[in-house]
Amino acid sequence: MRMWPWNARVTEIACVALGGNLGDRLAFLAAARTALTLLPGVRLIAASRVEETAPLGSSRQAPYLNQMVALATSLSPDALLVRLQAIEQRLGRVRAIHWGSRTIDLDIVRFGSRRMSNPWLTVPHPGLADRDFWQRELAELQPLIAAAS
Ligand code: A4P
Ligand code: MG
Repeated sequence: MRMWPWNARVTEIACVALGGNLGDRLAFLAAARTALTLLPGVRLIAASRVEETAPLGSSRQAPYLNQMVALATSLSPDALLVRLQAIEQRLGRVRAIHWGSRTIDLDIVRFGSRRMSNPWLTVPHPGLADRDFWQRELAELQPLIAAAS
């Protein structure tokens, strides 16, 4: 009989959006993907294509590169958020203005089928309905996630 360890957590699929519009944008995306693969309790199972997108918010900003990845994770949503913010910080993210230019932004777009909203985390991300590039990237990930599970 297979015993289930008392502290084992179910693995869920989190879809995380990567975006940035400062510096070497492709290099920041690559560095973020590498950092994600090194997180304990996280396995990167698929990545969408990288898209260049017009800045939402202020049109005086440089264009963004956006991408979405699917992670199989045993972390809780809160624990994943903390680790994403640590990666953003390591990669030089400075929070000067809301929706300001950034080297890298890591947002949890979906976390399994969970719906939650508290002062620090809303899932699914409220921007999903308005961002056609996130919807395209999610659609691209769906068959890759199905193939990996
Ligand atoms: N937070 C709540 N829910 C989430 C979530 N699902 N994932 C909280 C990540 N964080 C979440 O985020 C502000 C707070 O949101 C965090 O403290 C976290 O606890 P932030 O990254 O510090 O600031 P932000 O990114 O400026 O704000 P926000 O509201 O997350 O903005 P978005 O939605 O990330 O949008 N244009 C293009 N073309 N492409 C982009 O990717 N991104 C933005 C920022 C603006 N314009 C863009 C793009
Ligand atoms: Mg953000």
